[in-house]
Amino acid sequence: RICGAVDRERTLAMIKPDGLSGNYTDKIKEAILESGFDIVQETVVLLDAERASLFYAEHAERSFFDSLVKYMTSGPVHAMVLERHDAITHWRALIGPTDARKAKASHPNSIRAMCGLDSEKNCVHGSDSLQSAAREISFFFRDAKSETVEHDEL
Ligand code: RTP
Ligand code: MG
Repeated sequence: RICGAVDRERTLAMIKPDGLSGNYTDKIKEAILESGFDIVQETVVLLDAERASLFYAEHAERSFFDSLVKYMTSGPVHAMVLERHDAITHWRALIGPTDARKAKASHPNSIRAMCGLDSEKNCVHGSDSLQSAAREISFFFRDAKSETVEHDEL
């Protein structure tokens, strides 16, 4: 790569319980590596209700929150720190829309089209901003650098 180490960004990817129980881990990791991400850290953990609620705290007032927490605690999740140029945007594009039915209809090559079911059980998560990436990476990886590599002004 001409750019070398500059201009790389980190995002938090997570395979949700339905992704693990459906045995999609290998296919998802294949898609990740084929799309030019490096997997720089990973861990498989079972969240309890308190941890899942904390992770999705921004949705605490939503009608789907209790159901979301139940879903996210129904089995282990596989969290990964992904790194590449524009990692946050590229990972959100690769997973596809929140509703897996919409993903199947309009983004057939997305990960949610491959392994998701509906607007809740959508098999993967991706950070939606630099701030949430930093927060979510430190949520799973205590000793991780919470900031991304700074861009060099060219
Ligand atoms: P995520 O945070 O998991 O990457 O998903 P997202 O940004 O695409 O969607 P978001 O609005 O942040 O919602 C978080 C998760 O809550 C569940 N959800 N259920 N029943 C529903 O209408 C509903 N809406 C969202 C999904 O699991 C979604 O990924
Ligand atoms: Mg979200």
